[in-house]
Amino acid sequence: MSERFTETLHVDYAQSLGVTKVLYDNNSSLQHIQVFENDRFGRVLTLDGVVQTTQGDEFIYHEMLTHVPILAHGNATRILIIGGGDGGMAREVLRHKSVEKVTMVEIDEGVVAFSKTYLPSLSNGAFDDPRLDLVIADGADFMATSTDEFDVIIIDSTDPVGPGEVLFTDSFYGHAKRRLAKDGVLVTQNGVPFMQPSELTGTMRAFQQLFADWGCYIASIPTYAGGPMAFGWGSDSSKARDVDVAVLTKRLDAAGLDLGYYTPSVHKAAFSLPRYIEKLLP
Ligand code: AG3
Repeated sequence: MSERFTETLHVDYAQSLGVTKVLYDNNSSLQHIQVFENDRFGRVLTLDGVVQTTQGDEFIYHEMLTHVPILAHGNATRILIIGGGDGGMAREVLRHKSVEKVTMVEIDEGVVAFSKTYLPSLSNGAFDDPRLDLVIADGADFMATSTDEFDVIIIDSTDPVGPGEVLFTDSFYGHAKRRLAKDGVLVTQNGVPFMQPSELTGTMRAFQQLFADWGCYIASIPTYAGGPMAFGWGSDSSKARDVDVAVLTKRLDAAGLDLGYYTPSVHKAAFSLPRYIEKLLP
């Protein structure tokens, strides 16, 4: 194993993964897409030199961005995913039988097409589920022009460089808020605060202006190196955040999900922030 992939996300720090086999290496019209095999993580998907997801640890990220808002809400039937072209987020949302419709807006058709072929375990059939409405469009345009309402909106973005940048703007968050139904919840991917502190601060400042209940929660995902990742939380009702472990346990049991990371107590604990992260909040 001599070939290595070295991530280019940070100028002063890099993680490097051994590559046992390159499965895909191509440019779509929007980004450079690579899929390779690594002995520890299995298949690894990168966009423009940044790890997006791996077979080995994707469950942590996808479970925490789906089951936390959906189980907290308690009656989420309409879900919107922005990004998520690999299908992992849609898969995890669709495990809830109570979910009636998932709208997924992905800007890059190339990511969807090759993910189905090279990362089938990510979507695991989600693209064939009749409840999924896949829209190939710019997520920011969709948010600004849609008139639909959603109970949970999940922003499954890349980092704020390249096509994903608009998904971190105040105006995008403002449009997202307008698409939330009563008691709806918006959750966002907000990077690794130790490595990308301003990313979290920027989003939290916007959320403070927009939402009655706002904040973030965390989970450590090995290949998003540098400590826990932060997920933004915005809602105009504190109902979803106030739910306790007993209620979450009842809802999880009713959903009948066998999970790898999420538990009701992990859910509640994820909102307890280390001091260095708390300090990044306005
Ligand atoms: N989107 C999250 C990418 C995170 C980038 N990495 C980082 N900050 N270390 C992943 C998409 C998976 N559906």
